[in-house]
Amino acid sequence: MVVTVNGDALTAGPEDFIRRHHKHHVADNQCTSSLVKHIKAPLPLVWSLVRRFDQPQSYKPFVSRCIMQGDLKIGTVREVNVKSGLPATTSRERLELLDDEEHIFSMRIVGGDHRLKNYSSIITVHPEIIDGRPGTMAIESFVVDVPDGNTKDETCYFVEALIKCNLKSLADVSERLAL
Ligand code: A9S
Repeated sequence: MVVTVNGDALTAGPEDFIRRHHKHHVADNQCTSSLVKHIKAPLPLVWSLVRRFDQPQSYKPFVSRCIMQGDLKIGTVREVNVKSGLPATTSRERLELLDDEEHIFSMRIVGGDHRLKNYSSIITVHPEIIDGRPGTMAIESFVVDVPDGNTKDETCYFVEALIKCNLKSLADVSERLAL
């Protein structure tokens, strides 16, 4: 996106989008971070995967199944079953925001047998040109309680590793569909 101020063309970088769309209230006992992924697929395709709150398994590698009653409206809760070998089996998650104009998706974890308390995340997607073709920049940010017995760094490292896997898989699935 090119913004001009006094005739100077300014392009908005990830940090501008993070500042604008990825605001989280972070308490002392919480940690927060954001990750960026450049995807070689058009935005509508990437967004069509991100926005399906009822089908996280369409790109999330750790999800085995998702059960959801109702439709894609704010407040809808999904029951996510995760694959074996992870430090959890289920996660209950609430749709917080789904903006098909600004391409903003937000969810909050409200339960489950895992240790991520008060976890909420925001994903935004932004059009960009990659190798001269329509691409998408995906930004995902989160905030979560630091569990007792863990440090902020450990918690951030753990969650960032999971989100990196999710974003890598979102890119792989999108780029395969874009072929
Ligand atoms: O699914 C997401 O968008 C993000 C995360 C961090 C999900 C993590 C997870 O599903 C596991 C992968 C099972 C790891 C939950 C809720 C808890 C974990 O410990």
